Amino acid sequence: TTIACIFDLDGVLVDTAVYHYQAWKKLANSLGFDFSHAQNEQLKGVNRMRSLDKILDWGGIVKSQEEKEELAALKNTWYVDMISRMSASEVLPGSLELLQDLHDRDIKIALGSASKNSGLILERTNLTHFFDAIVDGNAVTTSKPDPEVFVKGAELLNAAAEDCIVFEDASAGIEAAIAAHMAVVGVGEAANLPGADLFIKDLTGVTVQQLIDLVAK
Ligand code: B16
Ligand code: MG
Repeated sequence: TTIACIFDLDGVLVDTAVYHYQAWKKLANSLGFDFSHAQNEQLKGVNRMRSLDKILDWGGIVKSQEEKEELAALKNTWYVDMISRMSASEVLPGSLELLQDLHDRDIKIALGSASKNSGLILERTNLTHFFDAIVDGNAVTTSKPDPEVFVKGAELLNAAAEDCIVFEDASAGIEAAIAAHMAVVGVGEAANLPGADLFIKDLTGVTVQQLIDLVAK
């Protein structure tokens, strides 16, 4: 069996979710409200403008399109400031080992991220060279749960959807992978990842045979 792997970035390969949270929280607080951890969960995998819409909604705040662009840009300034200082030590457990194993076996690897900052993050954490294709927030027109990001990744890898395995930490991403007719590994708390074919805490110990078994199902 030939398989191809498509990795989400934030929350799967690197722990940037905490930086997104800090920057969004700072923005909400500056507008006079706060949001919970459970609400923050709903922002994972969702693109920048859709995240802002949700947050403003929670605060009961209405802003014009122009004001929203300014707020999103402000949050991104704070976020970019934080990720600019990232290093390879912030790669999540098991990520390097799995990427290296897949690479050594000539299994194709794509990035499927909603982030427009993926280039900077991959560079800061020394992961860029593993990827045969990169599809991120700059390359898509729709946000997860739309399958576009994963469909494009498969296309660039020349892989059939049924041979692809998506790694995701967000429910919007799991939904997107299912809509793309791909197998999906849920990374993190199982309760946050309804519909995944396999649940893992992190990428530690994932074997290629496990992945082959997933697509053979
Ligand atoms: P940016 P992923 C997503 O990345 C994050 O999970 C989500 O919280 C964020 O809003 C989105 O990227 C956009 O990020 O503001 O950097 O363009 O999990 O799909 O890799
Ligand atoms: Mg993610």
